[in-house]
Amino acid sequence: MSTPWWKKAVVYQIYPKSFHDTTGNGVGDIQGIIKKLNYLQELGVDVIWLTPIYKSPQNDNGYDISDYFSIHEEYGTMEDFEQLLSQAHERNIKIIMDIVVNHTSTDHDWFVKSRSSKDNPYRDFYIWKNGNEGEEPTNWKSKFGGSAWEYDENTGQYYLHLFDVTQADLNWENEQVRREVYDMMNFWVKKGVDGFRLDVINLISKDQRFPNDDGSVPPGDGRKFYTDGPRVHEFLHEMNQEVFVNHPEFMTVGEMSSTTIENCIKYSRADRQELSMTFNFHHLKVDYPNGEKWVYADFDFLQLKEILSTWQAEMHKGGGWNALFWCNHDQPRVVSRFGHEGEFHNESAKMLATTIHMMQGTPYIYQGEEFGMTNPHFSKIDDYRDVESLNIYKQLKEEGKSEEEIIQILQQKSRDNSRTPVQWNDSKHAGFTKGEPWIHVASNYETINAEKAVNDRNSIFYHYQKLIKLRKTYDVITTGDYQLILKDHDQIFAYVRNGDGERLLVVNNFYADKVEFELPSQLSFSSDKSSIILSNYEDSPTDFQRMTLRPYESIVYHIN
Ligand code: TEU
Repeated sequence: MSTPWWKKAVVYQIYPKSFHDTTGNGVGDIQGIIKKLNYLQELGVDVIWLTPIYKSPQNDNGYDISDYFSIHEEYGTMEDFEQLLSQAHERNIKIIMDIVVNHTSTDHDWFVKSRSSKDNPYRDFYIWKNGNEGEEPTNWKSKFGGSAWEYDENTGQYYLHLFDVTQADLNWENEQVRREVYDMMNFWVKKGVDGFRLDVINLISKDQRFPNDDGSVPPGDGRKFYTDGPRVHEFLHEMNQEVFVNHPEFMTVGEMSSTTIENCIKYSRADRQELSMTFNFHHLKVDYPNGEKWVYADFDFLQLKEILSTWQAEMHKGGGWNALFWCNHDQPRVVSRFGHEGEFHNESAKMLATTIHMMQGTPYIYQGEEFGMTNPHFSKIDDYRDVESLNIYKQLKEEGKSEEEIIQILQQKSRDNSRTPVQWNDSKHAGFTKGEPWIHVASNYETINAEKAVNDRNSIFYHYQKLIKLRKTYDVITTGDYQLILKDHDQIFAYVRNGDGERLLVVNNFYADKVEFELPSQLSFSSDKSSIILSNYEDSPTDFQRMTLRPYESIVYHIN
């Protein structure tokens, strides 16, 4: 069976609000994306993932949709979107849309009708429950803090919202809901989009007994008791048959909150006809001590290696397909989180990119990652915009934490870290807008920006460009197996990819200290028949057996 195109593709994620503003209202827009298509074509990406651009009150920056069939006015018009789609296709770049169908905005017409009365035909589009002796129906907590239930005076019942109170969960048990969702999806398929990213799609099936959270799952592992629910695979297969199956080139990626490898194999194994691939987040919880996100903490390097390696090996064995990523609009900037913002900014950003781009899966580059954008280190709560961050600020305040301690936590963990405007050049507001940006630009834009990167052949940008080309050159990156080596080394992340008669050895120094090490003796190859195909220093070592790696040094060897 031929390899699906998306197994060799690299995806670029655009958060439109922060990408590029052409109207001067301080918010990014679709025309701004069109103006940067040549830049993305130069980088070499194959797909653009657009986070939601639909009509929305923007309480969660578009993940609260009030109309799936129209474009949020600040971003532009449907004609702008159609222009973007055709201009991207002219450059052989595909577009995947972000589909949010676990919940809608409470401004959505369906919810307005549903909440109007208990016997409205749309009542059962959402999840309404009676209270439990004056309390919420269950002890479930919203991901954004507080109860996951909101009392509605008008009808005397509670509705479920796993996220913000303005994001009401749809009732997927209701066949009419599923019908409406599939019709909406087919509307966008007919418009010519090339795929979907499906937001928290493993939450759509709830255990209809609505059990209380018995605390058996550590808090940081999400509200695991309502992820990967009883009918989730049934619903995804039905979605596949109603929408995707008629378009074999269509690519789908599911965002799987607090999931398992077993489920991700089921979600993405081709013969099950559910999705193409899955995002999981376990590797991005290695700085959550005891699973707690809202704590200032360093990351656990050995745990990071172990989790990434386990997912590589198990998904390969099970026939699943990973979406590979370090950052997105919900995560801090990777060079701030796992790399180095100072002297080794360039080397560490390149090392981190190599670490995941040489793995099996489809890599995702988050806007600005390709030239090393960092966290902004906002020092005042007034600089933050994210609903999750603002809610947690209130919660931590109520728990008695000092302003200084809370700001330190937000500087490390807030989703706003990745939502500051893309730094295009060293002009005012980094060339993002001629107006006042909706959120401050990071203060280092004069030294870290796209224009500077494109004009520097040694920049992080060109390292990403090389990685994207390597994926198309060496089939072993796509099809080979994965073997972690030096498993217990507390500084080196090294692995071998082996397949199609080719072997790649990837060695990464994850820290600023120089490190000497021996390769495992069983890893036999001859130096004179091996070569370096990528590195982040000008002159990488060719003594293959006894190696010394410089700070954040990263090398890919083609070994024979
Ligand atoms: O995110 C799912 C989710 O659980 C996020 O809260 C994320 O994992 C967490 O913030 C990391 O700490 C998706 C979207 O990516 C996110 O932007 C939305 O806020 C959320 O769903 C609700 O739609």
